[in-house]
Amino acid sequence: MSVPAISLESLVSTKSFDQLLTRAKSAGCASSSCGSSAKPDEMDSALWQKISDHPCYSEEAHHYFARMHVAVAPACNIQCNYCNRKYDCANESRPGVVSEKLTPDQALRKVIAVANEVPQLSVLGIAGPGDACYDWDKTKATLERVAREIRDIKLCISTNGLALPDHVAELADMNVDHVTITINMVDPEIGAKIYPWIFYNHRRHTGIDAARILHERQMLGLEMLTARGILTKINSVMIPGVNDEHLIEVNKWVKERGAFLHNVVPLISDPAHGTHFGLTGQRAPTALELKTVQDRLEGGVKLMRHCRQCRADAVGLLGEDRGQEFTIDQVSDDITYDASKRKAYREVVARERGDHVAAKSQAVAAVKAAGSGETLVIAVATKGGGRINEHFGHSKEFQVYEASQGGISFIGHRKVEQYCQGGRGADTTLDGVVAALKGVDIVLCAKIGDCPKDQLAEAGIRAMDVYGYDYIETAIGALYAAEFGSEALAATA
Ligand code: CLF
Ligand code: SF4
Repeated sequence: MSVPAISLESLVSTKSFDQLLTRAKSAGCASSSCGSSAKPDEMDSALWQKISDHPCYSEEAHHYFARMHVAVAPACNIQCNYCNRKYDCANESRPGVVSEKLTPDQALRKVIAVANEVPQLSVLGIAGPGDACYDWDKTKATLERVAREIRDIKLCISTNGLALPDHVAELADMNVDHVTITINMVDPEIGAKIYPWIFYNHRRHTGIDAARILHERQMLGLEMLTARGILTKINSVMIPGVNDEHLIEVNKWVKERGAFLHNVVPLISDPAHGTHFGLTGQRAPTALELKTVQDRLEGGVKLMRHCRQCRADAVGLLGEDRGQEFTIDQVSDDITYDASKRKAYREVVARERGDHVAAKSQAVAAVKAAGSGETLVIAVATKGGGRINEHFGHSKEFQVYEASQGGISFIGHRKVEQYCQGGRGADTTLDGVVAALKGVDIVLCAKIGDCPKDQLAEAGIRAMDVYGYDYIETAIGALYAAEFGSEALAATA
C-alpha cells in the first residue's frame, strides 16, 4: 500500500492523531503487516467486515474510529424510571444537556460536515433523545439520505424494542446492520419497577402488563434481527437492588436469541435530572459493583466494557465529544461531501492497525510467559491510536487495563476533570483525579510533572512517562514481565 500523497497531518483537524500518523509514515512498507486489515484469525470475514470499523462493536476499533449521533427522533413510546424527557435519552446518552433536535435534512448536512472534517468517522447512530423505531419516519428518512450521500458509512440505531418488530424488514433493506436494544429485564415483575407505562396498540398499558408486552416485543425483535444477520447489542442499565442480580438471567435469554454483545451500563441517578429514580433516592452502582456483575457475565454473550454512555448528539471518538464544533448553525446550507480525508485516513489506519495487532500479541505472550498469578491494574492516558500519547494533565479520562495470567484486557475507563488548564495544575482538581484512580497500580502517560507524580505516589500509584508514544499493550507487557517475570523473581530471591 502506498503512502497517500497528501499531507497526513492535514487529515485530522485536532492533534489527536499526529503521533499515529507520523509513526505510520515512518514505518513505511518495511512492516511485516503492511496493509493488513488486522482481522483476528478466528473471526469470520463477513463478521469482521461488519465490526472492523465500528467503535462500539469492536474494542480495538474504538482506538481508531468515531461515531456521531443525530438527534432526529425525539418521540418515545415508553417511560423509563431513569429518564426525564427534558434531557437526553438514557438508553445511549448521559442525561443533563438537551440535545439539538434536527430534521432529516439538517441531519444530512451535519453528517456531511462531520465526515469532511473528522476522518475517523465511520458510524452514524440514531440514539435518542426518544426512540428511533417509534419516531420511525424521521429515522428512516435520515438513514436513507445519509446512505445515499456517504455510501461507506455504517448505520446504527438504538431502541427500547417496543416498536422494533414493525421495522426489522426495513432496517434490513436499508443495510442497517447494527441495532442496540435496551433490555433491562426478562421478568415482567422486575420490569414493572423500571417502566411505569408503555404506549402500545393505541393505548397506554401500566404495571406488569406493560412490562410483559415490552419484554415480548424485545425478544421478538431480537429474534427477527438475528434471523436477518443484523448484529444486535443489548444495553442493560444496572439498577442496584432492582435488576443487578437479574442481569445474569437477561444475559442468558439474549444469548439464546443470538445477541452479539452485552453492554451493562451503570444507572445515572441524580435528583437534578428530575427522573423518578433520581427523585426517589435510587442509587447508582459503584464502579466495583458494575465490574463484579460484568465479571460474573463472562462466558455468556461477549461483553462490551468500553461504552462511554454517549450523548444523543455526540460526535467523535468514544470518550471525546466534538458536538459543539458542528452545531447546525455552523453548517453551510449547500455543503457537499468530500471523501478524500476519510479515504486517506483509512489507508494509514489499515497499516498502523496491523502493526498494533502484532505488537499486542507479542505483549500478551510476554505477560503469559511470566507465569505469574499476580494482577496489575494500569490506567493509560491516550488520545487514540492505541498509544500512550496524552499528557497526564490533559486527560479527561483514563483507559484502564488489567494484566494477569490470562493476558491483557481493557476493563473500563475513569472519567476525570482535566487537571492542567492554561499551563497550570489546580490542587483540588488533582485530589479528584487521584481519587478517581483508586485501585490502579500504575499510570502511563506521555508526560507528567513531579507534583502530580509525587501525589500519586503518596496514594500508592506509580506514574511514568518513559513509555510515551508506545503502544499501550507493549508498555504493559514490558512492565508486567519486569515486575513478575522469572528474571524479576530471580532477582528478588
Ligand atoms: Fe451510537 Fe450506540 Fe450505535 Fe455506538 S453509541 S447508537 S452502538 S454508534 Fe457506543 Fe455510545 Fe455506548 Fe452507545 S459508546 S452509548 S454503545
Ligand atoms: Fe427515555 Fe429512552 Fe426510556 Fe424513552 S426509551 S423513556 S427516551 S430512556
